[in-house]
Formats: sequence, C-alpha cells, structure tokens
Amino acid sequence: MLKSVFISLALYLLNGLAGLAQTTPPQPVGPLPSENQLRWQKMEYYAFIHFSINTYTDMAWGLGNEDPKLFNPTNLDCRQWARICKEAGMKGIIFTAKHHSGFCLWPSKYTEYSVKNVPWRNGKADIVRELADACKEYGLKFGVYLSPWDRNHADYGKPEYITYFRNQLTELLTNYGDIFEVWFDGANGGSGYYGGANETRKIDAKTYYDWPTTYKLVRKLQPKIVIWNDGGDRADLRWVGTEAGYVGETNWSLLNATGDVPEEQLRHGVENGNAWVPGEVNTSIRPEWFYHEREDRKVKTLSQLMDTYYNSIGRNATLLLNFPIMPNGLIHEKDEKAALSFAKAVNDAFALNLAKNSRATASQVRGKSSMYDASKAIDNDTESYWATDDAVRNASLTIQFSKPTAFNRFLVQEPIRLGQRVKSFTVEALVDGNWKEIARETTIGYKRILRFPTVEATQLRLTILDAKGCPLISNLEVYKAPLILTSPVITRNQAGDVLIKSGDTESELYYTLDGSTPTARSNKYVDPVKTSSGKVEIKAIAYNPFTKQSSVVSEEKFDIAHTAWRILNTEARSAYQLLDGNPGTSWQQPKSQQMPADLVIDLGKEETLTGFRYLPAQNWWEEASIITHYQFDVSTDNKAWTRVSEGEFSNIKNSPFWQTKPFEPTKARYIKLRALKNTQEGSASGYAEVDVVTQ
Ligand code: FUL
Repeated sequence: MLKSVFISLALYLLNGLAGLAQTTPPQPVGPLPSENQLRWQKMEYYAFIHFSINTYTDMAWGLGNEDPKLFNPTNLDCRQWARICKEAGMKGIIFTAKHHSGFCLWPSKYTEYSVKNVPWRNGKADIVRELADACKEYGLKFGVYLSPWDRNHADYGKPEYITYFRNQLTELLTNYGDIFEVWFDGANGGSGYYGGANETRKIDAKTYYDWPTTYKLVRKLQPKIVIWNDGGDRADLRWVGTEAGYVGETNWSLLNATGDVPEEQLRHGVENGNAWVPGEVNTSIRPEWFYHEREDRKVKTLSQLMDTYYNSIGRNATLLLNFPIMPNGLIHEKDEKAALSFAKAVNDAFALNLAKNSRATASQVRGKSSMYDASKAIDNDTESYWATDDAVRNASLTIQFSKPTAFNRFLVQEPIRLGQRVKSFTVEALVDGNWKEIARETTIGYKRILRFPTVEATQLRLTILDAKGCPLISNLEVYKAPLILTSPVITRNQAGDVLIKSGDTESELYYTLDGSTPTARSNKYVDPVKTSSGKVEIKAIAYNPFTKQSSVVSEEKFDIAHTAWRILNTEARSAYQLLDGNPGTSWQQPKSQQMPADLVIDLGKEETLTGFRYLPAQNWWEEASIITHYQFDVSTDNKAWTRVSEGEFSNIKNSPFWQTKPFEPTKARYIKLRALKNTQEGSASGYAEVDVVTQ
C-alpha cells in the first residue's frame, strides 16, 4: 500500500516536472516595447488640438510677426474641448502650446511673445494650465506640442535658441502635472520674422537641436512620457509619413535606431528593425490643422472617419485626431457632431463579440498545457494568450460558433510585451461545409482589424503562415458591424455640369440646389445636373430605400463654371485636367519648364475676383511636385499685369488640400499663377485643380 502511494507520488512529480519543462513561457522576440510605449499603445485614440495666433489670420502656419493683440478667444472654454474628447471616447489631448509662429499659449518667462501680452483677460491667461486642469477633471491624459522651429525668435538658428527651447520645455514639463506625450514637429519652411530680421534661416535638423540631450531632459522631468519626433534622432514613436489618416497594412512597430527613415519605412516600419518605434496616425477632422471658416463644409464624414479608424487603430497604430479651435475659443459644433457620431458608430460596430460564446481549438498548443490553449485567445483577458511550442511557425486556431453566424469584422491581437511576431496569416470561414478564404494578410501587432463583406459561417479559422518566433495570440474577436451609408461625392466638370457619385451600389441619390437639406423627396439624381455658368450651391444625400436610412449630407459650393476658360501657356489638351473639377486627375508642367513656371488662363470674360484656389496633384508622392511659393497676377488685357497675391502654401506637402488665397476685389479676365518654388527642387509643378473666387 505504502509502496503504491510512493510510486503514484513519484509519477505525479515526474509528470509535473515534464509539464513544467514543456510549459515554460515563450521567450520574447526582440526588440520589445518599453512600459511607456505599452501604456501609450493601449490608449489607442486621443485628440490633437490646434490653436494659436494664426487662428486669427486664417493661416496654416503663422509667420512669427503676428500682432499678439489679434489673439482674442472671447468664449474660451477648455472644458468644452475636454468634454467633447471624453464623450468621443478619446483618452487624452495633445495641445499646440507653441506652434511654428513661436507664439506661446502659456505665459513663458523666456519670451514676450505669448498670452501674457495680449489685451484679452489683461494678459493673465494660461491656456496650457486651463487645459491641463480640464483634462484632469475629465479623466484625460495631457500632452504638449512644442514646435522646434520658431519663426518669432531672434536667436533661431543659433546655439542660444536651443537653451531657450529647453527652458520652455522645462516649463511645460514641470508646471502642468503628468505629460503623457511630447510632440516635436520637424517642419521648417526656412523664412521667418526672427525678431525683426525677416530672413530665411537654414539649420541642419540632424545636428542643430542636439536631440539626445533634450531627450535626457524630457525623461528626467517626465519619466513616464513618450516622445514623438519626425525630424531628429529616433524617438519613442514614429510619424507614419502622411497626414491623410492611415498607416500601411503591413505595419511593423520597428525601425532601425540610426540612419535616415525613407517614407516607405515610415509607412510600414522595418521587419528586422533593431528599435521599437510604433506608428501614430495623426490627422485632422477637417482638411487643415487650424480653423478656417471655409472648411465648415469640409468636416470629415462618418465614412471617412470610419476608414481612418480601420486604417490606424485597425492596423497596429494609434489615432491622434485633431480639432481646430475657432477664433472664439471653442470647437465647432459640426466637429463635435462628427466626433460623437464617429464614437457611436465605433461602439455600434464593436458592441457584440460573436466569438465570446464560441469554442476555440488549436492545431498545436504549447506543452499541451491549458495555460496556453486556444481558449486563452477568447477569454477577454489580453494578458493571457494562445501559444505553440517554440519550433512552430505555422499553426491555426479555429472557433466554432454555436449556430451559423453572420459577421464582417475580425479583430486579432498579439501580446506585444513578447515582441511583434506574426509575418503572415489568413482568415477562413466554414460556409456550407467548405473553407472559404476571406483575408490573407501580413502583420498583426498590438491590434489588427479586418473588414470584409458579410459572410455566414459555422466556424472561423485563423492560420498563422509565418512568424518570427512561435506565434502568440492574446485576443480574437468577431463582429457584425452595421453598414454605413457613404456620403456622395459632388464635382462640377468644365462644362458646368454637376456630378454626384455614390460610394456603394445600392443607394439612391437626392439633391437640392436651394440650400435646403435634401431628403428622399428632393430631386432624384439620375444624370449630371445642368446648371448655369454662375455659382452653384448643392447638397446631396445617399438614401437606402430598403432600410430608409440617409447618409450624412455632402455639400459643395462651386464658383463660376470653367466653361469658357482657356489655358494660354500650353497647347497640351491634357492641361485641361486642371479645370475638369476632378481632384483625381492632374496636369504637370513639362519637365523642361524652368522655374519660375507660369500657368496663364483666360476666363473668357471679365469678372470681379476676390481670391484664387489651388489644389496640388494628389499623387504627389509619385512624380508631380507641389508648388510651395507662388505669385498670382491678374490682367484685363493679357498685357498689363497686377500682382494681387504672393507668398507660401504652408504645410502643403503634408497636407495637400485646397489652398485658398483671398485678395482685394479686382476686375480681371486673365489670371497667372507663377510657381516660384516646388517641393521637389528641379522638377515640374503639378496641378489637380486651379480655380478663382468671384465676388
Ligand atoms: C505639421 C505642421 O507643420 C502642421 O502645422 C501641424 O502642426 C501638423 C500636426 O504637423 O507638420
């Protein structure tokens, strides 16, 4: 008896030891995220707020010489900003404490160019403080944007400026509580006021700022911070190479610690990079970062925002969505509405996890241990995970629904604490007894969400095809998201006809021309709408006759039609693509064209002009270059020309949207847009559209 007890005990112990050996936790596959990066990644969604002196001059970048008296946010309410961000599901706010103009929104003791010298509130305001307090009240984290380029400061370009910059950084990182992220934007257009010098100053961004010393200071003052920097030495987070609201589908959270980072790497990361530098998708809820009244009609639609969501958070990045503040100190109600309906749509899409009550099995389980079995991927705990034995690179996890289930979203996560591993995977659905591939993708990372047409299936199978180590999956979710009607796209061609296009094949289109809100009883769109050659204001909706749902209203205001316009500086027919109203087509000046390059247009008859508009070629990353510095002349006879506007299109490379330049009302029949400088030196200018604003 005693003997058999002894034998069972020995066997039990042996088994236990074997089990233990088998189920040692998987080794990390480096590089790995820091605790700060992990904490940041889990925030997923947070706000940017752009507000500065150039809010009052309607500019994308201040010049540095703006009079502080202009700054007058009579209804300033940082609690409104925080409330909206909180209700929108965001976890924090990053604020432009100082943008490129150099104007400080806190009373920095190192400069006079700040809120302390404005008549508003007798110079007693500190907007950084008000926002930091509001964030605390609403349970949001707080971050700051401090522009390294300072167009106001006399010392910019000299070593003294770096001391000034670090002093300001010290103020911001010492006096306002915990700061979760600091943003060092790399933009530098050269020219500025610079204390009255009014000149162009070139710096070598790689050496001038001495980032390693600044990073040390930042980490000393705020040990839990993450640093964003697109210009200098590798920081904690990376720019994704565009401000349009997406990162590459393949998205490694890795880069190389040294060397230049080409756009391709910003977009996709580097599979075998030696540093953990995850991507943050930064984009604005309107085309530009600062408030411009003309963009009140351009607030992103729900479907655009949903695309942004899936193309950022759904691709292993975070989303930093910007609100521009109006001159009165508030977020516009349209932006608020857009952000709240975006939050609701995200909640609706991910309301019911259909994988929750399913049964999960795996082709292979680490040490056959229940600690690492397939159920760990659906147990609602992202710290536990399904794992395979070390040698495995190819394995699958199947979930079986209790009944045939319709779904159109798939969400999957890796426990990135142990590194980003998966290189490629497929998702299949078991439909009528046959496996049907619904997605074949590359990376996963912290979170990957896939969209596909609704499929009804009894099982779903995730197959990891290749990984950098044994695959680990911490979470897997399945949803049936409601379909969202896409707002129609409205354009006007050169003949003056208005075209309305729907984003899907099922909906009907309705429009109005009298400013009223369209409904399913308004004009039904069948063919292009003929209009007079004058101005046209059109509103349109997509309407689903089955569900009786309407999309968000699209609106466009078109100035005079281009019917009689003629381009005089070239014979090329293709040049008329810049007058065709279609942002997707463009014309490029011949490469042989030396700078400056002129575009001359005959409007066909005399008009009273109050401005002009330029939309750069949208495929700027391929070939066509974008005009950054211009002159605009007008004439009544094509002989005597008057200059009505000149200057820069600020931030146009990152933000290639419509640029509108107003000027004093002037009668003219001929216009001349002269490109002085381009984004790509020595290359031809690209134009998607050129237009005028008439009185
Ligand atoms: C850019 C800046 O130049 C813009 O003005 C804006 O602040 C954006 C977030 O970064 O590069």
